[in-house]
Formats: sequence, structure tokens, C-alpha cells
Amino acid sequence: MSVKALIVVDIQNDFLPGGPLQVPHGDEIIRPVVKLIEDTEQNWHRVIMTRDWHPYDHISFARTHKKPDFSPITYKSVIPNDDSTKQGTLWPVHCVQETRGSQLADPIAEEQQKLGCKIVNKGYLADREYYSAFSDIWNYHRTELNSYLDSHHITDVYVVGLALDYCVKHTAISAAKRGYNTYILKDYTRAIHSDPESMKELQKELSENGVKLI
Ligand code: VGL
Ligand code: ZN
Repeated sequence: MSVKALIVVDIQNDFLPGGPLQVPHGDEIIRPVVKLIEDTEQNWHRVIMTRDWHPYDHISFARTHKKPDFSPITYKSVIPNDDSTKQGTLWPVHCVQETRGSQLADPIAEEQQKLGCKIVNKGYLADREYYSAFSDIWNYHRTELNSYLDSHHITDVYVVGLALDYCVKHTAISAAKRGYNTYILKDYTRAIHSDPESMKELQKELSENGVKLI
């Protein structure tokens, strides 16, 4: 038997058109996602909403390094005795804790309150970047998402939200690696880079990691 969870990733004001880190057409998914949450035929056992939830001086902000937005950066591992590095991008300041920009989009926030959906925050440790809602990029600090899913005996995870090519992708790959049957519902996502080349690459990376894009 399958026990299904819907994970609604980062539908926050700062990622919507007009926000500092806008995902093109991100607003188009809000109403459909609300309908999907309420669709009784889906039989969601749990609905979880994630939030990018940064301190004002987060390491992923260009401002923190006094560099231009979207500059490349090499992150050093936060794991003791680990010399590895990862390439990243420095972002405009976004989703600072407790600001309007970090709040869920109004219709999603209403749904969250109405149903009492679990909120999982990520990105709150200042010294490391996060894309997956399960952990930091080092897979070292874990959020409460995995233990929440396990405590509710979830077997299948459906991921929607923003942005398809960052947090949705990494959250889905993390879920698949942790043993959940994992799906991304494509029509309920939007990407920062949605050109055909990027989409082909994305499709390949997802299938190599056992994530089904449907
Ligand atoms: C995200 C860039 C930086 C996302 C979060 O939610 O996709 N992207 N922080
Ligand atoms: Zn972020």
C-alpha cells in the first residue's frame, strides 16, 4: 500500500514575479497547487509546505560577500576534516526570516492554516547553502522533513513548487535517495531556466536519480 505525501516547495513571495529572486510565471501555479491540495481523490496522507528561511547575513547572499548578484562562489565544506568544495551562485537577498518576502504566497498560507499543514524551514544556518528541503548541500545538517515523513509512514512523495531547477529538483533527488517513491508533478512547478537544453539536462539528472517527472 502507498502512503502519499505532497511536498509544496518554497511558494514564497520572494520567488514570485516582482520578487528579488523571481521564478518566471511562478504565480501561475498557485491556484492549481491549492486545487491539488484539496483534491480528495489524491488521498494525501500529509501535505507539507517548505520555506527557504534565511538569516539576514546568509552565506548565499551576494551582499554578504559584497559581490554582484549571481556571481559564482566556491563553498568550503562545513564537515570537520573534509576538504571538499562545491560551486554555487550568490543570490540577491531573499527569504529573510519573518519578512513579507519569506511568507508563503497568501493562498498557500491560507491553505496551510486551514488544514494545519506541517511547515518545514530550511536555510536557517547562516554558514551553509541549502537547496534540498531535507538537508544542507553537504547533507550534514538535516531538517525535520525526513523524520516527519517517517513518523507518518510515508512511502510516496510528490513534489511541486519553486523553483523546478533548484529546490524542487534537489528535494526530489534527496527523497529518492532516502528511499521514497518520488515524483515531480511538472505542471505544478516553474523553473528559473526553462529553455529546452536546461530541461533536457534536468530530465536526465532526475531519471538517473530515480525521480519520475510526470
Ligand atoms: C531557491 C535559490 C536560492 C529555491 C532558494 O527555492 O529554488 N533558489 N534559494
Ligand atoms: Zn535561498
